[in-house]
Amino acid sequence: MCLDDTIVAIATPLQPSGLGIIRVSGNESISLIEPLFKAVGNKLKEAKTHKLIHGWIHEDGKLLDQVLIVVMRAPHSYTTEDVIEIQCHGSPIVLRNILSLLLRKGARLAKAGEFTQRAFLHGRIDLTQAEAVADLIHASSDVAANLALQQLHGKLYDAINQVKNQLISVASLVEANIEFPDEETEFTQRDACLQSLNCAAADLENLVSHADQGRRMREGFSVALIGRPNVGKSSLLNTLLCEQRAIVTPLPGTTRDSIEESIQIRGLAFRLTDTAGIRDTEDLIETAGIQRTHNTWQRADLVLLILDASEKLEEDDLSLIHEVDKNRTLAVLNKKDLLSEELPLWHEEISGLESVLISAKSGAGRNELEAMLFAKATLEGLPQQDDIWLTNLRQQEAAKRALTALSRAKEGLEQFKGEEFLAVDLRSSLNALGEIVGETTADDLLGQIFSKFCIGK
Ligand SMILES: Nc1nc2c(ncn2[C@@H]2O[C@H](COP(=O)(O)OP(=O)(O)O)[C@@H](O)[C@H]2O)c(=O)[nH]1
Ligand SMILES: [Mg+2]
Repeated sequence: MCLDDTIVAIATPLQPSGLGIIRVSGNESISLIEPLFKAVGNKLKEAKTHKLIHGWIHEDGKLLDQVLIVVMRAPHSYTTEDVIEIQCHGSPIVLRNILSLLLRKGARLAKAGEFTQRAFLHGRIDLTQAEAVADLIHASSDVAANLALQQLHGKLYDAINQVKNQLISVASLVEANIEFPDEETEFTQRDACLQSLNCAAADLENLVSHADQGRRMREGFSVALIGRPNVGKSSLLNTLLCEQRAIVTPLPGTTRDSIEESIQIRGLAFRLTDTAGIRDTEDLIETAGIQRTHNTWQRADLVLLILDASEKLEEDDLSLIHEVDKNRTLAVLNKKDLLSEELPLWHEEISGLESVLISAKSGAGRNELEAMLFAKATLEGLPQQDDIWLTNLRQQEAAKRALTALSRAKEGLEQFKGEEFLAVDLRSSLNALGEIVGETTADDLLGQIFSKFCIGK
């Protein structure tokens, strides 16, 4: 990775808006922009760090835009290099013109995530903080944003470091013992070492135990809306989204493809998928849709089985009732508005399932449904304000490897297996922890992580 050139990117969306920002980082930032900037007051070269200055960007006297510029001098900047941010009008034309001018004058277009990658490579942030930047930008709920903020603040880094330090202290005793064997000290240290390893393992287990739930919090809970045709799946999707997203008609088989949309309930993101109704059909397109329904259903974290409360149960309904996994399914009894009784007559048939009576048409029962979805999603816990959870698969897998090696080390110590084995297991646990924070992460993996960022971040 080349760090000595000057990179540039548009950091705001290319849409007409109040402001647009162009970000430049590298040793040549100031000298590159100096001749292109006509200051109203302070000159760019004399600009104090982190202070806005006012002027015009021009090319050989031709004005491109009136701007505010902030110079953030090394090392007190996002990347730790000289960084300049040009605040111009949020016009896609202006933004592109300024960008192209800077490229012609010698800056290089930044790759996705390259500013953050430089901050990481210069050691200003660790890999978990870099990942938190992307997570925060893409957060789809308050809870996800808060988890990203805790991570950005360095809480995950600190938690991993604490485990690492415990392992390092044991590893150094073990390695000293290998070099200078002394049976007496070795024996007294064994208990203290075991205690440190137990402590480290408990901390790590705590982190790993929340990882699946942390990932769901970050990505949003996937919710499949399933049921036979015409029970009101698409109507329910529209009601929950508060928009007419899916086509609704009285004809069975209207929805053929899956439609995914996100909503937020009490700070949590839910990714709802409306599916093709399940039934036997000769129609080729509908059959392909139903296959998709089965795939969505299997992968979903939660399932809403929609039933028409105003009609008798059909064969297709009954087989779905028997097939669903009761732990992750809510029965949604729809079309409450057409029902004259309190509950449908067949209510007993679904006695093993949690259920809620609603009308997708009028919106009645919607709050209860949302409350039940939230309760089901948070059965495995909800992070509190200051909690730090692992939230991505990469971190989770590395933490699991660290824990496996740590358990082997503990076992080795308990069973007097010899310091050499112990040292190897401690090393591999430390390596896996180092991967989480980016100390021992392979270059190609780093490349992959940053390539998923936005341009300009
Ligand atoms: N009265 C009433 N009709 C509904 C309700 N929900 C859906 N419908 C109607 O049922 C029909 C099928 O709805 P749709 O959402 O397309 O069902 P899907 O095939 O399960 O997606 C449409 O005519 C809807 O207007 C409801 O709560 N009350
Ligand atoms: Mg439908």
